[in-house]
Amino acid sequence: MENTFPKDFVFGTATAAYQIEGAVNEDGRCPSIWDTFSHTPGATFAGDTGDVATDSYHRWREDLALLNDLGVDAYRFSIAMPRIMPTPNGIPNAKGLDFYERIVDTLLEYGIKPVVTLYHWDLPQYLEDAGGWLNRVTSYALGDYAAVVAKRLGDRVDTWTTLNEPWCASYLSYGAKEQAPGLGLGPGAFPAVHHLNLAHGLMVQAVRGIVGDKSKYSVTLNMPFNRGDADACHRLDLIANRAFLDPMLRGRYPDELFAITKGICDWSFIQPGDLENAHQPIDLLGVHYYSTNRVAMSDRPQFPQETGPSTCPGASDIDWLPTDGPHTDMGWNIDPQGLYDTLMRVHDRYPEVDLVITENGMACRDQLVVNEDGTKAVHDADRIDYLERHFAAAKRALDDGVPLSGYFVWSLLDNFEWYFGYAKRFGITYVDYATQERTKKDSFLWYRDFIASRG
Ligand code: IFM
Repeated sequence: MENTFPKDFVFGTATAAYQIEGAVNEDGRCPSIWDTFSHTPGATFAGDTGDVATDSYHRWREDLALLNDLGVDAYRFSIAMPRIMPTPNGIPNAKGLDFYERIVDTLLEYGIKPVVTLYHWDLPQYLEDAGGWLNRVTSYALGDYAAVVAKRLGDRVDTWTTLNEPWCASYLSYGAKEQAPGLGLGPGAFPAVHHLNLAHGLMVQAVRGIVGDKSKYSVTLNMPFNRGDADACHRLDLIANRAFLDPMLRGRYPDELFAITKGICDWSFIQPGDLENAHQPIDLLGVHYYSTNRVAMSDRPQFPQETGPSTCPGASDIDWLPTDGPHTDMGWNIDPQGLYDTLMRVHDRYPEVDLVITENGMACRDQLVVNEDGTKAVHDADRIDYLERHFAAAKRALDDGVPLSGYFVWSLLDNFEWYFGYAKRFGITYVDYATQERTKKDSFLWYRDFIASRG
């Protein structure tokens, strides 16, 4: 595939702390909700935990060297709040800050831009014990933590991303039982939605107060793209996308969101000033894209009084239909046109912000091959095909006027895929979990050549 992206287009790859670091009991880190959840019997596939993961807390040099070989312009990684603020007393842990400083400085030595996610789901357990995202105190704690990180790293970080996928951190985590803390409260997840929006704004303010406009500010969202019945798509768009984007980018919730959640949520947790706080200028909106959904209105009554667990409270009268194949190892359909459609729609609705694809990639059933000479390889042609088609869709959107400035492949390494543990491999680098040996997959070599062929 010819690389016709502009010279200044940012090619990158991404990871997240709990998915790769391991070392959960080292250097003063406190337990997070994911430690608790993954150690709960039955909560994750095969009882897998992030205790060791890809051991990147110890192998970070090797991993950053991979990035250098890959030739990326930027690396998106997350900082673990449990390493920085391990107790409720507000005193930062120097060893945690030192660790991330080493990463940032090494990236800069390689000429790779650090793109920092401040919150990728690993909430300290002590905050959860006080109500977690259902308690607005958590939003302020995240603001304080962001300030601590900015004081240490602020002069060297290219882009600050406040939250990773607040949809998952609220609906999947508090509405359903799929992710930590797995409370299954259905509509009881709406306070978490709001407090995440508030935390986003408080984090932007905290970092900007220290760094000013030397860095860029962003948030990343998975924005489920639905095809099918227009009413169902509209409703899901309100619940899954606009519940975050409108407060963050416009300073208000859509009136229709209040209308469709009438009877299941009174939104009384919104306090005066919250929306002004949530609504802060940002430079980039991170789009995560993997697949699309197909939906229809069911014949169940509209707006039932929902009480049970739900990944999308307010939408229990909507049916998810099977999607056309092919599907990835996650069971997600492969639909590059959906990426184009997502980018066009988001830009159409929020033209004031530039877009960056902060996650896209594919889980495959990768097989490690040992060659006759003892070298190892992974021939992941499906992943290369997936990436080629999605890069082409992104380029079409760019050509059609979307201000798209970058693309981060998920993920640099195979890693702990949350509920699915180590059963799903998203990496362009294969990790043998028994030995922690890294092997560059064919997709790594393809991506390296693709980046190098730019211009
Ligand atoms: O692994 C996750 C990541 O942490 C958040 N976005 C989706 C990825 C694949 O499921």
